[in-house]
Amino acid sequence: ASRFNPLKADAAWQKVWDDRRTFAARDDSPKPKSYVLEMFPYPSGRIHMGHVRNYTMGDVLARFRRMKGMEVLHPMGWDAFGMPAENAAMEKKVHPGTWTRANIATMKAQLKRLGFALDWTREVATCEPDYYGHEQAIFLDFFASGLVYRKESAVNWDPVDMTVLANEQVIDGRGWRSGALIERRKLSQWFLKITQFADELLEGVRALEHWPDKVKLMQENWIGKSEGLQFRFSLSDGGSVEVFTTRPDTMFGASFVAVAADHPIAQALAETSPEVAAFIAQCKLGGTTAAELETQEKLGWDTGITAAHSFDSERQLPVYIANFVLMDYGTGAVFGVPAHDQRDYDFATKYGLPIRRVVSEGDKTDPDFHDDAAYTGPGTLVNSHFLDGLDVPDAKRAVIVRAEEGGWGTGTTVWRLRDWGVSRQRYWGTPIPIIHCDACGAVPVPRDQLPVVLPDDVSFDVPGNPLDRHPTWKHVACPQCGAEARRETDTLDTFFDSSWYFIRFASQPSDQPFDKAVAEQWLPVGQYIGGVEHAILHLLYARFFTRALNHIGKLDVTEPFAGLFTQGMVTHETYKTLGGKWLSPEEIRKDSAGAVEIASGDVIEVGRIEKMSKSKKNTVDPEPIVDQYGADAVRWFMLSDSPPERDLEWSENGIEGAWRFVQRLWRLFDGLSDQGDATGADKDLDRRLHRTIAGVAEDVEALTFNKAVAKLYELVNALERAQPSASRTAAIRTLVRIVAPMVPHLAEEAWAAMDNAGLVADAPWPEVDPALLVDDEVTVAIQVNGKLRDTLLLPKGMAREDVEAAALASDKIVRLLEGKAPRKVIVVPDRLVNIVA
Ligand code: ANZ
Ligand code: ZN
Repeated sequence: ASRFNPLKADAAWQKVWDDRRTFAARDDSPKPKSYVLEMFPYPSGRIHMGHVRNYTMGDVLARFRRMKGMEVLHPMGWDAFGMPAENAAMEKKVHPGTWTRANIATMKAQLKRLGFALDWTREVATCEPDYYGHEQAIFLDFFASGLVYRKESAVNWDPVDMTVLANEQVIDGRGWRSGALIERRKLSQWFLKITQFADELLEGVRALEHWPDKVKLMQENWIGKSEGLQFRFSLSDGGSVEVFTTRPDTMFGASFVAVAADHPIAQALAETSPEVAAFIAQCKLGGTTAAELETQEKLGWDTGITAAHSFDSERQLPVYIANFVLMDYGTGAVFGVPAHDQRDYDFATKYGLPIRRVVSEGDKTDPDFHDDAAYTGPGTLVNSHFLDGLDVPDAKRAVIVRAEEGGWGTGTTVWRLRDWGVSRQRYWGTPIPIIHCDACGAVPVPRDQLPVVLPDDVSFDVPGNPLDRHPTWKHVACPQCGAEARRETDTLDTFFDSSWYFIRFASQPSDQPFDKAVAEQWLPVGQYIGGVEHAILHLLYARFFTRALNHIGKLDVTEPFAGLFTQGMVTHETYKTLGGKWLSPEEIRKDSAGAVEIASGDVIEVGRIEKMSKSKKNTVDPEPIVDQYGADAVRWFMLSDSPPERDLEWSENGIEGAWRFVQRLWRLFDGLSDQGDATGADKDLDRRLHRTIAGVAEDVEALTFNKAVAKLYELVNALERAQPSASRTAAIRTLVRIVAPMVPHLAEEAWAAMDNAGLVADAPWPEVDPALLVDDEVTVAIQVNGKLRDTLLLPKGMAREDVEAAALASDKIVRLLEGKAPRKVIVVPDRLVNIVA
């Protein structure tokens, strides 16, 4: 028997698929359409195991749906703008474009090497003008429709390098290159009005049936709809301050009022007091990420002003300026209830403010609060006058009613979602197609001058944005008045690029971003697959984009991704020397003494199984593995061990097991030719085969690939054990098609060897005979007057009447009864029939 040789087969079939454009999707196909998409990769250099797992899953579904008779769109492209290319430019002195395009070439070859059924005719790279030029047109459409605006907003400013830094370039509050303390600076930047769609985005995500609940919840929380009360406190200086709260029920527990550093009250004080000005400056140190704001030490400045409590004007609350209050949420001012809010608790503890319980926790009702964390759970209102005895929701309503009746407050809704700041002060991104003129303001670049192409001759030897210091690029005439004007030198956030690539895949005319009718034939994406790290921003921006395009009449689709799946990580053991240095899997060997560093012979520590990452050196490069075992074994392993939403541990044993299975499959297919024309039916095998066809189809649609794999193992075991028969021959011939989506190279090879016409990739998925799906049969004893006379093999759970009829029809029983009707028939389902003659 021969062995399956992936080195030859893989390349040969990949060439056939390429030459015949087997996987090119046809817009005009009469077949039902299916759009299967995996999140497109950032061209960082090489494909990693996470990509292999992600793309294998999508590939199996895409190939399966083609076999089921659908016209499948399964495209691939490159999310090609972004910081790492600029870092490479600085470190390796290579142009970002050169670096990116070289990476794309490498990674494309690697993807091809895995035999993915991709429509390469629709490939896009977001860094090419034929992509980003259309993106600029969309930006201008949004601009014309009032969905884009400019406003002052904070950026991370590095005072030594004199440049704006991206959030990921701020490490522990310091610039990554200069090490200088980062300041928050205001800069005029471009924003998209995503908040205009907050309600729709919330309702929309709730209605998505084929999205994981956890992702839906993450989106809901990000959009963050809060119902609460907005009201005014009168201040001791004669003024007033408006606050927003979601916990009006806790009013009687208030012990201070706090305003943001940018709040007008704080700003006014700073004008006359240098100390306040210095405090405000201190509040602005540190980066702008949410995580940083959350974990920063709480800082407060007592203004000396007091606020009169709304229900009790005798009680005066001190007014602080505090760094944990944000100017752009609610009203930029809050009242603090230390017993029932953790930030307020931390603040009150630090500044010695009273902590008063107003919501009971179990039987704790005492106003003196002594616990070491705030209590935020449910309970009954206590120490709260007219609210005492109400539960939290009722108390909230009661306060809102009083406030509205008394005319000092209103029930309101606020959203956590902020408008999307899309300006980046970087080179390697889509230029924002705007020209600034002193006379005319921000003027759109005329459509016939798109794309605004990035200049190539730029330098990265000094920090900052090369577009800004380019000698000529930004100097242009105003399109409106012809005066000297300047191009916008900010580029778009790369999330902008990935917010519509799936539309461009569906339709890519040269004269517009997409053709509405063609795109709508494919959209929404039926199944989107990617990492959970994109559960919030990318998916939210893409959803917003789709709605914005819908809003301006460019697309009749509201939700871009009907089905979403987030796959688990690929993990691997970690290795560390006793000195604490990480070692890669190639640097170690395992023997009876344990794990040993090859170079030194020293025993090392085998660490935890963790997500593959460069920092822990526990990555395994897929390419040499594919070279050694072939694409099919790698694909099989990616599908087999774990449920797809869970982590998959990469192991040598695992890939070897997959390789052995691939060879077993090959022996079954290859052995068929020695078998001649085996005859005879094998009922058990027939049933197994049909159950497997149906089961694997269900599992692939449900993306539970590991279950499909388990079913295929069982069938292959049974086929190996079975005696030659016509059933066995037929089952093996059918098996080629069942495994084709998973191990496509082997399947093509076997399909051709069996003298089938065409490609197995184009073959129909095998039909299921429903009669053969009936659950196991049972042996039923047939007695006549209590004596065993016959046994019948009947489907399990067969109805009484049918069992009785089958018993009376048995040859032996017919003979015994000699034509006389039985006096009585007793049926014990699935077990026995007693005929009283
Ligand atoms: C009093 C209170 C008592 C609050 C209590 C919470 C718990 P969500 O639900 O996330 O929307 N807040 C309001 N505006 C703020 C701002 N600009 N910066 C920082 N914090 C602000 O959060 C709403 C709550 O966050 C509000 O309810 C307010 O504190 C605070 F036991 O008011 B609360
Ligand atoms: Zn002008």
